[in-house]
Amino acid sequence: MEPAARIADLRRQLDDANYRYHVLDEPNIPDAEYDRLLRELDELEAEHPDLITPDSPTQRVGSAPPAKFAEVRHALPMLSLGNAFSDEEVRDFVRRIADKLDRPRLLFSAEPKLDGLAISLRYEHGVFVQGATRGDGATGEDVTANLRTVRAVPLRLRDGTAGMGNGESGMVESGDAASPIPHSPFSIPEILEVRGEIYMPRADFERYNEHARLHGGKVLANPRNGAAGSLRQLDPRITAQRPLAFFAYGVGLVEGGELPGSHSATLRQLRAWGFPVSALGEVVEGVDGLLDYYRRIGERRDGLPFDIDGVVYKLDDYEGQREMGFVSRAPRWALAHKYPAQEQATTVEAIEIQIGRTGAATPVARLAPVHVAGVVVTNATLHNADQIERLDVRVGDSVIVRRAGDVIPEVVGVIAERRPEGAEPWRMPACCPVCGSEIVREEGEAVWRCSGELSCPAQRKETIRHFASRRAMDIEGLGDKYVETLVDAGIVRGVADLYRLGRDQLLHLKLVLDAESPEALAAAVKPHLRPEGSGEVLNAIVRLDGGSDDWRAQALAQRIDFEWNPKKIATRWAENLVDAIDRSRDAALERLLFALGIQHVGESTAKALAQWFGDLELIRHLPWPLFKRVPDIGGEVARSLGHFFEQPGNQQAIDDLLTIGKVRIRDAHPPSARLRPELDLAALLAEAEIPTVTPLRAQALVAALPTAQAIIDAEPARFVAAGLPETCAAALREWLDQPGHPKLLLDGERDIARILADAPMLEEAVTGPLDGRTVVLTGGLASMSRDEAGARLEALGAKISGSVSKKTHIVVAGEAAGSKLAKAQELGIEIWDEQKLLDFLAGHDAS
Ligand code: 5U1
Repeated sequence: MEPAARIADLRRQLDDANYRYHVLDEPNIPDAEYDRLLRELDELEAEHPDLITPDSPTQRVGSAPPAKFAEVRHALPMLSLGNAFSDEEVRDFVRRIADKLDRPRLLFSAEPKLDGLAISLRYEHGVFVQGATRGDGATGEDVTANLRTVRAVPLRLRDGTAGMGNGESGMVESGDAASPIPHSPFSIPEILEVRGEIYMPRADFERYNEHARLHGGKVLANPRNGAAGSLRQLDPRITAQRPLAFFAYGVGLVEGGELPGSHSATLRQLRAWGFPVSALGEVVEGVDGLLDYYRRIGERRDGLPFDIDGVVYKLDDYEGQREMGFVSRAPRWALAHKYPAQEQATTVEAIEIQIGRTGAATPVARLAPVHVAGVVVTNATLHNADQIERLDVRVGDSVIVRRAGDVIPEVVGVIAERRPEGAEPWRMPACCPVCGSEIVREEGEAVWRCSGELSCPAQRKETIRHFASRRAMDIEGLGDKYVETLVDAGIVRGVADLYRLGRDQLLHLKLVLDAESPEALAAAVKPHLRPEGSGEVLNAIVRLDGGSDDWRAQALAQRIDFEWNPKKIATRWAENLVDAIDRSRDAALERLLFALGIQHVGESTAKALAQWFGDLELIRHLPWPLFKRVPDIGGEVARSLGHFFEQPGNQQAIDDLLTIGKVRIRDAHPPSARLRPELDLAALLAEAEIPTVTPLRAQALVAALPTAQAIIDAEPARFVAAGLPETCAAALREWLDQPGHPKLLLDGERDIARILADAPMLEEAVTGPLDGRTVVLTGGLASMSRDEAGARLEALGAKISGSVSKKTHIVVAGEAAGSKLAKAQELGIEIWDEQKLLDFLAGHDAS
């Protein structure tokens, strides 16, 4: 195909895809396909710059930002709307129209009022030439370059005058899947100004803020501010990155062409020309029609994909509109009927912490009760500590609370002028309000977490579910439903309690979960009860309140002793589960470490810890800097291990597992010989993250002061004498004076000595053919799973990694290997196919 023809074809496909996506709400190609077509067009245009036109889909983002926005005088003023807050005001509005117009029926076009930014778009001969904000209604700002980046704003209008009726009656089409692409009965006017609202869809707003919160960016207070702020960026490249959308709701100047005679038909016409028009618009009759519309949209408000602050009623026929005229700048033929505001002011009575099921600590503002969008709000999320700091929210402050859609109410701003005297900045509490463990945050992270993973009731279900999961302790049969019920009933409070579960108790659990009501449960339990006292038990069950959600938990909490009757009850599940629990007692160290659910400790870290240290007792008391001596364990993981093992609740839970649960490590072994060269006092100091203490300085220090106690007792002058700069000496002294740090050094020194005593000598260490080699597995293998291949290679000394880098030695590429294989080829890394892998394993496995 000729380049010009291909370019035209690509533009048509892209315009069509855009129209189907933004106007018809019926995407016809996936985003990736759209991007591919756009890229092809971009490349073709780069080769043939003479074929570029301003309305090409590639020309949405300009480059040079202006110093400031130029002023635009609107050809026709952009009007404002009268507001109604009650049904009575709507009745008055309709009455005024009925009194003036002599009509048997009054038809109104009703549509949602989006909470965004009003704009005007000017088209000359169907091409977008200028876009402006409303400003004061007479003069706005020229935001053409920014509006060009909004994909819902057509750069060129669609002309489809063939085969149409006159489009004068009926509702606006709703964009449902069956709706065809509308045709236009009217040709495009020479000059057409379209008015509408730029807005930010809720989901995009939430996504944008979530990203900003995690990366320390500026958080938007609400979608309206998001839309307005994005459109008022001087650099259109910034606007292009913001998720903006557009709905048209009217016209301004029209020259050299005609429009239909009613508002609803005009909207339909705009849609046919390529403008997105709300699918919620309707034509309704009289005041009852309006109020019914208001109620119906109000019921859907929370679930809409965008914020609305009301609905707009417009007398539908233009003839009537002309007769009604204007009062000052507002038309007498239109009215905005407002919903309760989504933002309200109230005061913060307290700021508390909520611990989520993964341990995340979310600050929550307790508020003086306030009505927001029709609901009484007493709590609002503050998201995280950074957000509190950004907003500088303090107890006693007057704040703006926002409740929109299904999203939890949030504090979006502080009214600084109303701050009471003496209000103190808020600080994250040091301890978890639920379990008392330390609340910690990793550097650069927005989220603070409770480090009582194993002992915190707030995290119980998640901890137990993870502990029992297949890749952890592999307790088959303990599904989420059972975990949930066992925890709710208070039968399982910690992981060790799993090991107390007996068959009868599990059967009881199953009977309870399978029963639909207390009566059904009583009937199911009856055949298994011991005769004495059984009537009492049955009565107690029937007395449970089947109408409330927790009757099952209450039933479980009543420990019912029953005579197990094998004929009448399915026992296989309970017996299998008891067996699975029993089997898990004999645990591989790496599995147990992974099962503890320590933040940042995944399977490969757990495996490395097990391989290098070999012993749970050593690991659970090791000072955290020493974890960093294991390759691939960095500061974040090491500190997380340290925090976890520092919590008395976590240590108690491990004790319980070993004593009450009788869990036994089946593969404990002495520390790896490879630790020997990694461990000495200097290494401990270098890894302890003492400001300005580098590995070389640590070595110089230990050469002069060879024991932890000598360092702890020394004055800064001794450090200087050892060769440390003065600032470094001062920093070290300051670090040593902080609680816990001397103990860290002493414990570390003790553990290093112990490891060196227990670890085999390097030459005694068994070495494998892949010792020190990093292997990446990618693609599918026909003869075994990747996990199995990884385990067999590891047994031969390899370190398995998930990503290819310069440090990778071998890439095993199976079926359909993709980018990792390509990267390996690019880096010139040795590549094995499956046969080579099998040959290698066959040659080494048995040895
Ligand atoms: N949906 C809608 N919003 N809105 C805002 N229609 C609409 N019409 C407006 C305004 C300011 O004004 C016209 C009635 C002139």
